[in-house]
Amino acid sequence: MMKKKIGKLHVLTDTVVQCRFSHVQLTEMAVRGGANTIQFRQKTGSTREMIDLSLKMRTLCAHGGASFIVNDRVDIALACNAHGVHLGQDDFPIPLARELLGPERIIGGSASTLEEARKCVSDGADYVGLGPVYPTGSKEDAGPVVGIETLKQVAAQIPVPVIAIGGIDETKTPEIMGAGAHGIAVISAVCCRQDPEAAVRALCKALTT
Ligand code: TZP
Ligand code: MG
Repeated sequence: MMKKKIGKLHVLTDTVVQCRFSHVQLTEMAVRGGANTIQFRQKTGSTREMIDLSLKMRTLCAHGGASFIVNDRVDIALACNAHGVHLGQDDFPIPLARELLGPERIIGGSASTLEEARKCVSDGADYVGLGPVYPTGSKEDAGPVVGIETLKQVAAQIPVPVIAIGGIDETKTPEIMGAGAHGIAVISAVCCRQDPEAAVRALCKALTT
């Protein structure tokens, strides 16, 4: 099996924290700005609509050379031939998702503690999303802030890439990457900015300097 490439900038598309841009528009702008992973994150709405959207987003990502990950929904990921899924602690179990998706697709798991991160790995996750590292207004049930020390501990102790999430913007990347994260996942630092494409460029720059 080829080693899976896990992106360093995951842009989560969200139409709840803002309603100026659609999932498809956010994908277009994020890919143009240089994001290497787009995660389709929508909690409500019809499955048919989600499949329509995900097919469009998947195509945009393919043209832009970005990976396309679906949040929560293994069925939608299969329907649009996504590169992978991202699964939270209460979502579809990772081992079952692996059975359905096969060995090649990317499966990310959410964790907020070292124990949860270890469990994601033993279940077969290809990366762990750890957070919220900082306070966030974008997820109501985000739970307590994890903090930089836990990020350091998790990044040092688990054998898969750690993607930090929660309250991250370009000013936070030195601290995050210095703590050993492989990359970052963001909602508001892109979706809620005046110019999401420029915001992605700024994040890419911050991640490489
Ligand atoms: N999981 C943990 S925090 C969070 C998610 C989905 C929200 C991240 O949004 P923001 O705006 O980047 O803090
Ligand atoms: Mg979830």
